[in-house]
Amino acid sequence: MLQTSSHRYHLTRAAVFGLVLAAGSSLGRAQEAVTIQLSIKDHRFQPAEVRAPANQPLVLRIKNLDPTPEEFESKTFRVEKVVGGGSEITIQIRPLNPGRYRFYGDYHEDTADGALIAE
Ligand SMILES: [Cu+2]
Repeated sequence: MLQTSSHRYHLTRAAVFGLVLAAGSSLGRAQEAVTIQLSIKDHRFQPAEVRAPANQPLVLRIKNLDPTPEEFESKTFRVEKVVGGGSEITIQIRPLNPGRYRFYGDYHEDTADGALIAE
């Protein structure tokens, strides 16, 4: 009898703890930005396709390994920003709906083509 009630207590406590964890992690997911790293080499994005969580703010860090400048551009993110040769830029992106978002390098659009997949 004593053992049964003690066991029930543990189950209840575990359930409450589980709820707190679930609430805490969904709150964190809604607020914390996820950083995504990209680089540019030989006028191409590496990787050319990146996956990111949807409905969450994102930070894109783009490192240009080429000696020449590139302009990171995306109509869907509404971003247009020059990355100097050998330098790095950071771009904040609002939470995105699930989908595929194209980006490209405006100075070398024939090769610098990429996409972000929010899922
Ligand atoms: Cu442009």
